[in-house]
Amino acid sequence: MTGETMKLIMEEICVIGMGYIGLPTALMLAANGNPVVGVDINAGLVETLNNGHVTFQEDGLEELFCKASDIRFTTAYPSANVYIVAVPTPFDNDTKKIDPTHVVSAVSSIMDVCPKGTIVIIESTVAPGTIEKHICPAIRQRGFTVGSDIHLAHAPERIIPGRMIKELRENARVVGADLPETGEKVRELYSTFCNGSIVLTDIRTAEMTKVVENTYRDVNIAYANELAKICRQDELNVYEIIKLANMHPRVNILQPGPGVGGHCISVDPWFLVGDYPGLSLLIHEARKVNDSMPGFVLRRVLDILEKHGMAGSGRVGFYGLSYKEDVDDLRESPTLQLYGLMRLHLGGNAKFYDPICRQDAVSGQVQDFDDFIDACDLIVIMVGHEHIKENMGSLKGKIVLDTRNICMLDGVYRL
Ligand code: SAJ
Repeated sequence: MTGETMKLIMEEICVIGMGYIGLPTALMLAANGNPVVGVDINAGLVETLNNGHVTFQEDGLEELFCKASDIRFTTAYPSANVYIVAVPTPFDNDTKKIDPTHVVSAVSSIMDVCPKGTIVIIESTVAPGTIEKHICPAIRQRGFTVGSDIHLAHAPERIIPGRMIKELRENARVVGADLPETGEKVRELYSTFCNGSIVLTDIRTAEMTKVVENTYRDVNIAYANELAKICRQDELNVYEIIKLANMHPRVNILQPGPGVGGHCISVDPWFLVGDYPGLSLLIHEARKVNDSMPGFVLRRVLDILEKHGMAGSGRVGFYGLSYKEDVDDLRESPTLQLYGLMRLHLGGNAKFYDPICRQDAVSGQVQDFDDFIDACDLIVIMVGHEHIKENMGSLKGKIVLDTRNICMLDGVYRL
């Protein structure tokens, strides 16, 4: 380690945004010898963290918190030499373009307090070109020159909820930087916790790479979902067909499901659609296919009720509110999307249950699993939580629609 690097690492690192990415990243840095300040505008969240409690469920997060000896949390931006920005970057529903408000506001607040020479690392996923188009002007507006007074890097996160801590340690990283020296410093800092290779490039390439990764997954999930619809028309078993097709050495089809949720895969492809509308035709269609899946599940529910002579009277229960298994994250969840569509067809009769998401998210939410089962004739498995796998026996005697292909009971309906 060079003397200069040593100095960098011993200086306080400020992580902005204590959400799903910022918090694990801040704790990981602090657990590996870096003094860290975590900043968030939400005072309640900061207080919870300062009291030593994590703010969402994730495997290994509490243990990591215990190891993070040198960390404090505040709502005020401190002066630091390195900032890591991990704030939300939503898209505008009408234009499909990125809404850079939060990330620009965070960088502007940094400019109010940082010394010259500061490195600002953007971890938030951004539409390609956002750093040049929105962030550099915000820095220049404060009288700083990008590339000399202030250094910029883009180190887009790649961790998957449910395996965040392991992936923070192991995943390869792409770091785009304004200068090679900036990239080297960021690489040194990230190698204090990341064992994967850290590849340096320019900012624009790093921006595009990140969006392309999530778009790849979205398009591939859409293919599986479209196959589910095609196979349903002819009463073929899509899961069997995917399993057999995947025996081909160059085929690896993903799994169909009730829709694509989370704040990444269902959002990032829109950045390409918004900025390259005439060129992103496949990507746009894939988005539409994935967004159609909650409606497809609802139609399956109505068909199954009719088949059982329960149209209009069957009591339906949706198991799982989160966007995927074993996380408590509700963002863009297919169940919530379906809830939005459902009221017309099922009225207020439907019940919902999730063993992990305990906050009241929808009306008809039941907190006790046995009460939920007793209250329903048809159970729709929307999320494959470990909990339902362990309690599959409770579904015996019920009509079951399994959108995740995890229930092996006789007579189960699938997508
Ligand atoms: N899903 C399917 N079928 C599949 C796989 C997933 O329907 O075969 C659904 C899931 O149920 C869920 C959604 O897709 O609703 C997305 O889940 P996911 O597990 O594929 O991904 P995320 O959104 O939790 O995390 C992704 C990851 N990106 C990639 O795998 C390319 C993660 O590495 C990124 O860090 C994250 O997005 C992000 O923050 O960008």
